[in-house]
Amino acid sequence: ANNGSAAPGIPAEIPAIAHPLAEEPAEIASNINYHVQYSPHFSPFKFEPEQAYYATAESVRDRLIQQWNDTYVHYHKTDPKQTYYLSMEYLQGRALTNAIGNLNIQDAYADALNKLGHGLEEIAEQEKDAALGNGGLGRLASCFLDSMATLNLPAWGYGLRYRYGLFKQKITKEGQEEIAEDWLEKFSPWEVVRHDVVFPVRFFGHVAVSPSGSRKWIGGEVMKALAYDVPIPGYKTKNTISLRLWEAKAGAEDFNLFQFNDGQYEVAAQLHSQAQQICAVLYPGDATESGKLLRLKQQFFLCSASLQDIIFRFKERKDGGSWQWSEFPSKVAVQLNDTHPTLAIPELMRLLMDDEGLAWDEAWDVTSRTIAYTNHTVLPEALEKWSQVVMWKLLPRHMEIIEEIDKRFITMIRSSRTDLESKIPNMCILDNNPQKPVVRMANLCVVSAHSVNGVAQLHSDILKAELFADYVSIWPTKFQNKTNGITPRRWLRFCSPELSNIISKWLKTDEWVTNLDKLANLRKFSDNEEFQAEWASAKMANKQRLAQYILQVTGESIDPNSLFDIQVKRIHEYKRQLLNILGAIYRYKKLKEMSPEERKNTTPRTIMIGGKAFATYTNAKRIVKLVNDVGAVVNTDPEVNEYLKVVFVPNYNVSVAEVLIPGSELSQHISTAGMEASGTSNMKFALNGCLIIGTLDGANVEIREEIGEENFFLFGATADEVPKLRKKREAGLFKPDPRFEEAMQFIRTGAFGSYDYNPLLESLEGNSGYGRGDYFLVGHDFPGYMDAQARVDEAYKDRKRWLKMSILSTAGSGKFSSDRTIAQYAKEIWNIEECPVP
Ligand code: B1H
Repeated sequence: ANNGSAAPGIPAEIPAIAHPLAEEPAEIASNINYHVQYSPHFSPFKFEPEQAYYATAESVRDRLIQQWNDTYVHYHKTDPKQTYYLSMEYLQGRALTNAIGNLNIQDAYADALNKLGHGLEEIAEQEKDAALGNGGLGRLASCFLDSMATLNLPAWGYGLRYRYGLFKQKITKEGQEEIAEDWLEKFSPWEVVRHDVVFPVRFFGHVAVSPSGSRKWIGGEVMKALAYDVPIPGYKTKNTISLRLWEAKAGAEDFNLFQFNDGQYEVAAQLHSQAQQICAVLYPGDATESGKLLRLKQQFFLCSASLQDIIFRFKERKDGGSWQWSEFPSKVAVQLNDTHPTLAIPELMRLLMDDEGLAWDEAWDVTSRTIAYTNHTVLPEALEKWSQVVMWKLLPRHMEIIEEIDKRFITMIRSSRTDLESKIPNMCILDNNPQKPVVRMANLCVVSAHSVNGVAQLHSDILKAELFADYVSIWPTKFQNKTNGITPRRWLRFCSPELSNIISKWLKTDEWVTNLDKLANLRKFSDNEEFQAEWASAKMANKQRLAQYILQVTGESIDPNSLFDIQVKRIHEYKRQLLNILGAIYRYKKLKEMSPEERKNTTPRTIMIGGKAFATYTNAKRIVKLVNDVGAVVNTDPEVNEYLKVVFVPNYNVSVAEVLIPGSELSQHISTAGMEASGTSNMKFALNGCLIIGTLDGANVEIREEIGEENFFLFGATADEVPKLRKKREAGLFKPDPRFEEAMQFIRTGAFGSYDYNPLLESLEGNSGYGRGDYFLVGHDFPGYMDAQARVDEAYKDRKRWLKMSILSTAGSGKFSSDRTIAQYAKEIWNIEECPVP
């Protein structure tokens, strides 16, 4: 072999030869070297970690492409019913370790890279996170894709190829600063552009009516949607599915050469710059209100391109054979990830009627049997309502269709359910309030979809009892629960190889990786001293790795022998990071008041809090600032910093979670009951043997049921008590606990600096109103929270007991695999079956 021009550092005995399907380390190394030389992205012959990462990723991609093509061909040939998951968000994180792990070639890759003078872990850390999502909803979509592939299900994801994903969070003296993060700055080796997959997407324009009365949307501006595919490999299976991300483009015909030559450069390329805006940034909100035209354009762009593609593939698979539109719902299931892709409903109606010539009733039957909707929140400010004025302008034909759906729905109620007459104003789709007429997207989904589901049992119950109560008697079987899940591959097998190996060793099998219920067999070892010792040493290794990481990003050294207590999630008042930090402040104050002897009897703690605040959510940003200020005081106080540290973990994202979660011992899921639809990090922590302190909210309820109430630190008001407590408060009947007042007062003394925390403190005082009068019941739950924390401290002192609880947390986490969730969607909503590639 000729290796005459190898990069310095690549040993001469490793030739640059393409081996796309290599499995042996030597061949893998050659294939990596091949990409260094023949897929260059840098000046020739550098082989530093960054170059090594890109070449390694390309070599992994070679293998994936084969499986991917085989999957595509197999689905095309067998024509199974297929699910399409529509989501405005995917929080994929990094792909390399996951792909190598799913292909089950970790050892060969580690060897190959060693031969090339690099370490696999170090190379993997070169990758930028693909952060095309805000938080739990986006990460759920990514876990679902992993499970769909692993379960060999014919299912795909559709999303948008944002240039800038979620912002990078920098912590300064001022608090949080947002920085744009360009994950495509160099390029992503994981996406493949499909130049043959392009669809037109129209905006604005008007509806033309033909003499026969048929209607057609014309005029306005037309952009192109171009497909970029990301391969999603399943775990130890050939099946590799697609995440198809659309990019908006304008064509050469939209570039006005005449204007350009006339010096009108901006005007000449107007549509080009408008196309660029569509996929420029991920909508940076998590449950915040916005009325931005651009967001609506993004939503429609996703829906229109995806549905055109779905219809194209439906026809293509019929290969000239005969078919009926009524078969469409037995070949296609579309799942809407919250209301963000609701426009799929009128767009499918439009395509079927205006382009394919179906009558209303046929089109409606096809549409409603195809589409299903998942609700992810009951927070009123996150329930999408679009201005009718804006919608008429941007999507005139869709507004006609929505009006007709609404009209027919109301007619149906008036003819068959006169008992519901008084409920019509709440149930109908169009809110025609003359001040601000809006379209209620959740109502459109409930009326149109054949299935509506919540994401945890409590949440689904609340949907039926409150938000969607009026509809339940019309369609009693439409409403379902699908408790969320997480992929055990990324969230245990790959992020904690130490713990995984111990589990496999004691279970004498690794089948738990695809059958997570098998973890229940660990229960019988929960008292076994040898097992406990191995468990403890794996947790300690993960704590040390976490401590190393914290030192690197914050400069703070933390003691791996202290209790690692973590709360990481988007910063939101309902998630109550304030309760956590007020507890920390109270703990600090008590430590200060103790004698050195007394302090020695306390349980040393490291409290870590991380998460991003929506850029314009002022109170959330104040919370970030407070946590940082408390840390600055506590961590430099020589009297107490042996017993307490408070660390703000900057820029929380998927990759940071993969370091934090395995090293955690206690995690906080302490939202006001009834407000967190599910939560999914609670599942990740429990799976990693981390105990939970939490309220009876979201999936906490089910986690506690599964792992046993004696292994869960419970506190706080229940969901049904919350409204009564708010009323009581409004009536002036709330008496705060002295400990709560003491913590609040301590902040007021200026103990944590001169920043004005009054607005934050005031939100916890007074008697009523959102954001005032302690809407989130921090004061009410504070004493219960402190008592639960005292139980944590006691439990941690008894090492054997703590280890047993930790083991039982993992053992009880089987239910929370996204494999279980997806199998339920497949069976109970989509009616699809596995389709393994031979
Ligand atoms: C969840 C959102 C969300 N619910 C609006 N709703 C957004 C709403 O950009 N926006 O406008 C973005 C996201 N996200 C979360 O979904 C819930 O709060 C969690 O409790 C749940 O675990 C997660 C997945 O179901």
